Amino acid sequence: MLAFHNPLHRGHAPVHEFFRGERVPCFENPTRADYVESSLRARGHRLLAPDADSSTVLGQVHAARYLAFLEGAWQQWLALDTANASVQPFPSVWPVRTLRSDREPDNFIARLGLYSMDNGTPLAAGTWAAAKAGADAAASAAFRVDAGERAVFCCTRPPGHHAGPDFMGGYCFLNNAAVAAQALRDRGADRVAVLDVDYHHGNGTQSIFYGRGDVLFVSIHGDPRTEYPFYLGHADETGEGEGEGCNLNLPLPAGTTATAWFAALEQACARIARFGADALVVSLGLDTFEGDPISRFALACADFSRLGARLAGLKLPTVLVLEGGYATAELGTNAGNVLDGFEQ
Ligand code: Q9C
Ligand code: ZN
Repeated sequence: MLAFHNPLHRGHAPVHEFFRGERVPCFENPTRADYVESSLRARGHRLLAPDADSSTVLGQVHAARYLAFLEGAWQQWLALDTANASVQPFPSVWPVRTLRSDREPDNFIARLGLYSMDNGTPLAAGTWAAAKAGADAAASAAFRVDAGERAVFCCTRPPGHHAGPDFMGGYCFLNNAAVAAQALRDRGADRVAVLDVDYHHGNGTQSIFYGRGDVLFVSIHGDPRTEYPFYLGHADETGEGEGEGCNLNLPLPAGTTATAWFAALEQACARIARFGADALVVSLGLDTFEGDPISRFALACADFSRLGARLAGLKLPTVLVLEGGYATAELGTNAGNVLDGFEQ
């Protein structure tokens, strides 16, 4: 399968995050992409550098002031103190209910809170360049699919599906799947379906398209009553306005194994078929794997081949976008199994 990689992903390399109150090494690190890329190369898949500029599409799925903040954030952080080059900024205050989010505070950390949903998404020197190149890879994949390619894989990090219209979160900054879906719409697909199979609910993608009837969002994920992102992803979220009925959440309890997971996948595929999509974007999180260190589903390596085959069975032009998945060695195996299962 044709794939686009992200030549700048290594510039996004924050050192630590918070996990159960402790500072721990980042789960979302450059070695993830190394494992996936080397597995794909070993299996004979082609990996190209992005050949499209996503700037216009980014402006359709993210707020202008959020994009401007993200692009300049590291420079603003350094401007406070040159010693900040080796310090990770974390937000510490957020505009929750009753507080105003219409004004950008002058304080950098307060601005960071305005544009963040959690304190688990550290910025690094090369974050903007890496995230932008990833969005370029997603747009490149969408354009190739529009040009007639059966399926294209966007092999990128940082991931994207938690990033909403104007915020980062869950290791995500720019919503690559939303970029791919919007790029397909711009190139003439009347209806696009986004299927999110990451362990975590794709709150960002859902929010970006929640009021739209031209993009269906379907997600299978850990029940938000116990799993991140907690505040979105329930079954009663069905879309609003023109998007009413165009959002389907299929939350499953922690511990779910292959039988129940694939039953949910059948429901998801039935909804996508009924929607009459012209193209499909898959938010391909691999953290449903039984060995994933931060997730609690129990898919085995072979299940990812089955997933790929089922996705191919939808018979739609397809962009697959890498999202989460944190078990390094098997990450390459599982990504390769999805692609090979798709093409078998
Ligand atoms: N600090 C994706 O899979 N934090 N994001 C978990 C560890 C949030 C996962 C606790 C997990 C976000 C793209
Ligand atoms: Zn995830």
